[in-house]
Amino acid sequence: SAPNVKARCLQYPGSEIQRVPVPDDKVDWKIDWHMYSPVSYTAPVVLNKPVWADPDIGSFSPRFNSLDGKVDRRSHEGEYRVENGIPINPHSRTGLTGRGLLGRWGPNHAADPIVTRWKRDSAGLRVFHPVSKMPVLQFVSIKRKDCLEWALPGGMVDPGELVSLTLQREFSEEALNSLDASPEETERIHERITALFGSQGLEVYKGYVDDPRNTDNSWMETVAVNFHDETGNSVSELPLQAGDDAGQVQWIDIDSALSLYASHSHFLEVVAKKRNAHW
Ligand code: RP5
Ligand code: MG
Ligand code: MG
Repeated sequence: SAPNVKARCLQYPGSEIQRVPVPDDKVDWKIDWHMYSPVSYTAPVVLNKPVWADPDIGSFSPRFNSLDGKVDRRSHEGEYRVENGIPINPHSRTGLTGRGLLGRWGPNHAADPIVTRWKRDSAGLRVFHPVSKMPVLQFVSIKRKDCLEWALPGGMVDPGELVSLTLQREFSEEALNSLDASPEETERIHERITALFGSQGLEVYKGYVDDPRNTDNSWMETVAVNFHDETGNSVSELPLQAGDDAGQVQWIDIDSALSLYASHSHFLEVVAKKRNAHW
């Protein structure tokens, strides 16, 4: 399939803005396209200078391709081009310049926790898929409030934050609603969650994400890590409750037919294959 499908969605999320259509054969920057004239858009929330966003280029001089103070402006995919002081999307044209909804020029770093367990029947036995004859995995999925798509409960890495902490924090906020919990509940959530996230996770992806918010100058990157509950008695017992930017949360069977946000289905494919599960 053609690269960067979601990052070329015509309607820019949360706006009335239409991207300039980029045909499959013009995605690659290496293909000459003299007439290419993308629309420029940076969302008002970003221009309002929230703490998570960069100022506009010109009023500050970020150090691209390096660790810029606490802000990591390096890409997981190596050096990206900077033209006239503006970073260029390493994967493709998107039909839109500026930052759109993204705060950072260049890479915007996220982390995606993939919490899994085996699907079991009422007797506690693993369930095998009737066609593939492989055991079925389930993962904790959230329904994003912004686009109503099912997704991993991921989120942005705060400046200076360790990815291992982002994974745990975002899972707690979006799938366990830790932000609205009482101090006692917070303590209980923290106890159970540190055991799971303290275990060695399986890193299944690190790099560029095909996110609908991407632009020619700002894009999402992530580290996706799988934390698996083999026996079904650690995470499986956590009381799921949607919070923050999640409207719903539930265990969902992993299957190739799932349609998920951004490139999340690709991460699940890697998990399913590594764990010899149904895909
Ligand atoms: C996706 O956006 C990442 O894979 C991650 O799931 C998510 C992070 O953005 P927010 O959830 O903070 O909006 O590209
Ligand atoms: Mg979040
Ligand atoms: Mg999120």
